[in-house]
Amino acid sequence: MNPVSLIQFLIEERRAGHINAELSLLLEVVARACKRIGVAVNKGALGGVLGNAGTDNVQGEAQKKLDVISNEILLEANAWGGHLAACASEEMEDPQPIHDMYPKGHHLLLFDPLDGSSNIDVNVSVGTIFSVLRCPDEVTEPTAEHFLQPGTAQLAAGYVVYGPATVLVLTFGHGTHEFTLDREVGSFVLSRRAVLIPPTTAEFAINMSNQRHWEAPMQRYVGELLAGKDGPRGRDFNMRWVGSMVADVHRILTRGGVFYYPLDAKIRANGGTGKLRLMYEANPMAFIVEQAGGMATTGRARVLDVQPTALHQRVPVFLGSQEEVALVTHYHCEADGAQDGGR
Ligand code: AHM
Repeated sequence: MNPVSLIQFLIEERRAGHINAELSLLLEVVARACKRIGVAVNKGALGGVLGNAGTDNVQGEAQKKLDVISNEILLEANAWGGHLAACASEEMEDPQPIHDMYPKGHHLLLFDPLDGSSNIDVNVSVGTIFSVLRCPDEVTEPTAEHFLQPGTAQLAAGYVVYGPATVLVLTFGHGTHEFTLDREVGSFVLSRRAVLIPPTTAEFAINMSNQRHWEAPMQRYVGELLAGKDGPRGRDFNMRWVGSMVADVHRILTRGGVFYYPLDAKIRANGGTGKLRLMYEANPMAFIVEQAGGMATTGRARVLDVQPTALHQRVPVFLGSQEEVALVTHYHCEADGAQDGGR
């Protein structure tokens, strides 16, 4: 069978009524921008792109040169096409409106231009994560409040992992699909249609160095995993942690597993509500994972049901294989004396 390119796939999805022409164009533009980011990432030291940019982002984190470059590539690529009303980026405090010199579209694009950027300088996989919302019909000048829609309102979400291969994963709410970049031809080609995450797993991803700060239900759950076949779970579990959410989630989409970034006492002591950003990381990844048959919660509720209150809001994240996410969510809800969250 002939390989299906991303463009062909988008045409099929339009014919099936899953997306409209404007959303199809938006996804083509984002995919093209990510190819350019991939080129910059691949150049490494030869492109002069490693190291810090010497600036801080809105979160007060030191920006890497590639954070800044990737953000600019996505902004520039999306400015003129007429498919967007505004963009919001993890790297920018406020949304970026579309300049009056260009036509405006009906979509809002949110992105984390380069997730896992602490891994850039050591040549470990990094990625771009994005989410698409509809701009409310009556709004011509969108502001931050117009982006504050729950994850269930997402029209599309995806990520690109810049690893040994450059891989794009996409959902429009009709399954999760994977495309691999054919570098010789220069186009993304469908490599897995309707990806499914196995419901059970023996592999978990978590930053164990935070263990002493975790809440009791998290201590209980991970303690049981670590006890392996001698403990209540009766089987051994293995751990994998890349430290790039995109790479960790991609592993889960490939062979199952779970990824956890819980709320802990250290985060709370700094006035935080979680490590990962709801709008740029948790929501798009939750949409992708649910569409692949997995589950995504905050430990207490379904991620996609969280009503955002701020553009850069952070939440705890528990996602991946159903059985494990349901159990860890149950432990949190039980400790709170609440009904189980999730879905
Ligand atoms: P970033 O957007 O600054 O790169 O941070 C997000 C990353 C995730 O990719 C990863 O899962 C997590 O932060 C790792 O954080 P830590 O090393 O602090 O545990």
